[in-house]
Amino acid sequence: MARIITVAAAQMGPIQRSDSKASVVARMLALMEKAHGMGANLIIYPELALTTFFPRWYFADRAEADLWFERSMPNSDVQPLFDRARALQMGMSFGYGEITPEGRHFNTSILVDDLGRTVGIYRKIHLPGHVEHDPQRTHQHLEKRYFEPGDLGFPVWRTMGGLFGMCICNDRRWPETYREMGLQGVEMVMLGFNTPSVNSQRASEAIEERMFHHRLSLQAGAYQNATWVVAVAKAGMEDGHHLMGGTLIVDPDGHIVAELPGEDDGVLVHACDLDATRFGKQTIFDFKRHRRIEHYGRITSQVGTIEPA
Ligand code: ING
Repeated sequence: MARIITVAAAQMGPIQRSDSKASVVARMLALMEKAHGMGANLIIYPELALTTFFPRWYFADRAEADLWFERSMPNSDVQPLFDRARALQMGMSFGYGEITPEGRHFNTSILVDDLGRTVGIYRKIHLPGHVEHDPQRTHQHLEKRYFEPGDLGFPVWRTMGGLFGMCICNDRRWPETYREMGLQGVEMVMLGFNTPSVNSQRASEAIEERMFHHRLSLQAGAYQNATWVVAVAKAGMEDGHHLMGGTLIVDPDGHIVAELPGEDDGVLVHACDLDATRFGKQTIFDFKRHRRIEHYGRITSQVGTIEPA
């Protein structure tokens, strides 16, 4: 038996600080039309898909960054996306900066099903970077300044005929991200990313090295939890700062089955059989049969490294 979901990874090229939200939404709609034409019934957009990657900019007054956030979702700016996705019976996920009614700030992604119903949101838990301006770095990465760590955990939702979860960018580098969803039976992990092609603390690091770590993290997470993983880039040169590409789809055995070249707006479509997760979940990664949690205590009781004397 096959439970096919035809996924479109909708990579977005650069968004400049001066680009209007309307122009970005128009680009996202064009990608949705292309995805529909290619037979997709789920479209996944990048992290912070509506704006430039603004955590690269230092604002002494954090409130100056609020213009990059959304105070409600959906809202009038993005309503055309929700309307068109529903008309095309296409599920949708995209990332955005979220300000809650209480004034809290999160790096968030939303999942909407193919009938246009909001399934849920995920708030980024692993925030890279720093809080204060760091002159030692070649560029700033101020996610810890502008966002709080997510407070919703790693939900998995039963929707669109399968079990779906989300994470965001740096989350993909942490095995705990995938295992938390794997222990809920996740069959597809969706994520967007904005990854600078330069390491702000090690200028000598080549983009090939960063692409290696990007692929390694995704393939390991997929294989070790017998799940599909779909990773979607915002890429290209944003106001002189380069973001790497690497939009790709990994199957439940850890193989990259599709990858989009380049750094422009583009759609990568793959028919993913969610039943392809069954064998791994029922054999090598049958968690109930094989895991020994009595030996895993450090993982949730200890934050940093404690070396033996
Ligand atoms: N960006 C980067 C990412 O995790 C990063 C930051 C890059 C951290 C490389 C460590 C190494 O892909 C975001 N937005 O998390």
